[in-house]
Amino acid sequence: MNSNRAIGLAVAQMGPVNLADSREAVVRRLLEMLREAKSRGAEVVVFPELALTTFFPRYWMEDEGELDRFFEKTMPNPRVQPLFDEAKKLGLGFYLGYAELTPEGRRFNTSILVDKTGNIIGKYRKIHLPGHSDHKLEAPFQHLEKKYFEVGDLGFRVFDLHDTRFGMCLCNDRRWPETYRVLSLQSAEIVVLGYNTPSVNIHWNEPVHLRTTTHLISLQANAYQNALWVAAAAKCGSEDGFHMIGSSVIVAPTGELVARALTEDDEVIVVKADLRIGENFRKHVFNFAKHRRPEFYRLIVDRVGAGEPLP
Ligand code: ING
Repeated sequence: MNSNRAIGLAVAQMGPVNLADSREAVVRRLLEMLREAKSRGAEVVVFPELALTTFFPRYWMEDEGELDRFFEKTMPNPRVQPLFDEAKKLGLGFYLGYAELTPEGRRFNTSILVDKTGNIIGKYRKIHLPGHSDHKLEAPFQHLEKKYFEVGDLGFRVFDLHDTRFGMCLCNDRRWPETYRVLSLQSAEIVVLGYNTPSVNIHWNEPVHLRTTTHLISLQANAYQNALWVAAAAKCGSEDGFHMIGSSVIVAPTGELVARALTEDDEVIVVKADLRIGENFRKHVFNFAKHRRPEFYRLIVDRVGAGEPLP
């Protein structure tokens, strides 16, 4: 366990990545933020979901070759190797979201956790895939995660990084309480995640401000209810004219916002996260072993959709 119980935690928010932006140009931006995070006391840096490319699920593509250009066939690979090398040189761990194409041809929305020696110590594949798989001709843009990715097959897992227990998830996962509960039942202390959240809802006329409101509520409530530090990194701003929300944040186990990005550009926020804060909540109000009654929670696992009241 981390003795002094404090860890330098950074979120590296990214501004837009446009279709024309090369991996090399994107990696240069990530390197810049790694260096800034290090200079401000970070030990672990959280990058966004699908950090290396534009949010391509907004586009309808039928040609596999066209789709492949957004995926990484290996990780690391020559184009992202500079990121691993620089992190190792700086002694930083990091979380990175990217589109994974496996040797068997399977596609996942994936994130990895890399330790300060440049080793991948954990991988996660997105479980809650939002959006649709059909071509919505009348929509201003698509949200084709259900078409381009398989449901993740690795579960929600906790990894030991710098003697601290890290859980990972991705974007829409942050809206589901089950995500955090499964991680906190594995004694996670920090949950890290990246997101790409369009400002406009293509399904109904949702007020734009609610995208940020619901994003923050989801993180703050679940941080508190699971005694977790939560660090969330946006890729945001207008990508080829399609806007996504910013508001990257670091949330304490109290549920309080400790740091928040102010721009919709590349921006680093850093917090010295005191892990002892979570300990008090796990010992008392959210002492799972003492207070939880799983025998009354069966519906959460046994049912998928809402159904009839219990007899
Ligand atoms: N994006 C959005 C997210 O969960 C969304 C999709 C937004 C779903 C708002 C429901 C409500 O933040 C991704 N990539 O999951």
